[in-house]
Amino acid sequence: MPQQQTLPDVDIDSPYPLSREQVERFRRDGFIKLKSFFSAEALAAYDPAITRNTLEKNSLRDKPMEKRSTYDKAFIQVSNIWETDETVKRFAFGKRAARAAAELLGVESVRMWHDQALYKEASGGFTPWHADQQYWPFDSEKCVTIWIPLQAVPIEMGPLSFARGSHLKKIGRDLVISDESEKLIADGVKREGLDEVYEPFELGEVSYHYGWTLHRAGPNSTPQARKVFTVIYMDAHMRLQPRTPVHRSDWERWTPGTHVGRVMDDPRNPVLYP
Ligand SMILES: O=C(O)CCC(=O)C(=O)O
Repeated sequence: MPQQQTLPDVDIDSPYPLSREQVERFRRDGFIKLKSFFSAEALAAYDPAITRNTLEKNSLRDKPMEKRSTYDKAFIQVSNIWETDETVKRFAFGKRAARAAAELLGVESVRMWHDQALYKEASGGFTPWHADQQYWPFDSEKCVTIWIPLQAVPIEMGPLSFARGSHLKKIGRDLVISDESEKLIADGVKREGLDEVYEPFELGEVSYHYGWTLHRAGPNSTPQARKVFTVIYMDAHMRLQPRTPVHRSDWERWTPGTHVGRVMDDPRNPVLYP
């Protein structure tokens, strides 16, 4: 018999009030940072389950930092923890974050694309500039990631940074996360005169960014891991439109039962709001 987990008794469902100005700013800038989104108690209650799963499923455990690629130095990446852990599922399915995603995107309802823990270890490297949506077989731009640090993230721990307005420019959209994307996208961001917003995150602060927003993170020079959990939401009406081999592998992985051109209503893509 699987062990019954007692779910934390903390609020992760009540609405976070978003003003019209914040929604407009998100759509203009391609990202938004929201302070006091989660309470310290809520983060502390869910951190142990997320961290346990991330460390247990860490495929880089036995690889020393100096032998890793730039990608693998950036973070331990563990996806769809919600499918195997009830406590993490409760957090990933929280209504506050899903509702804000729907409001920012301007859609009635959102589905899960997938969740992802991104732990930048002590002395972990930088995350190269990239846009996420190049990997995803979507027929629209209505998708957004919430980036939830489980502790405060000072600059020296590698907070997420964004190129303001970059979702509206076609810079480096075909570049996979690599040293090349870091260099070429940095050049493109400079050439277009876009602001890089590189700021710490307070405890409880989160960010949302569109699939096409360019983002990166600095290295973690602190002795503690930078613990982050993310959920990627898509418009509940999103249809499958694979155009590249990478799209096809994401199709198999994240929405295996969906046929091309159809709404992605696979059991892996439950509606999270309303
Ligand atoms: O956490 C990081 O360093 C990168 C995060 C990221 O690329 C994302 O959430 O899309």
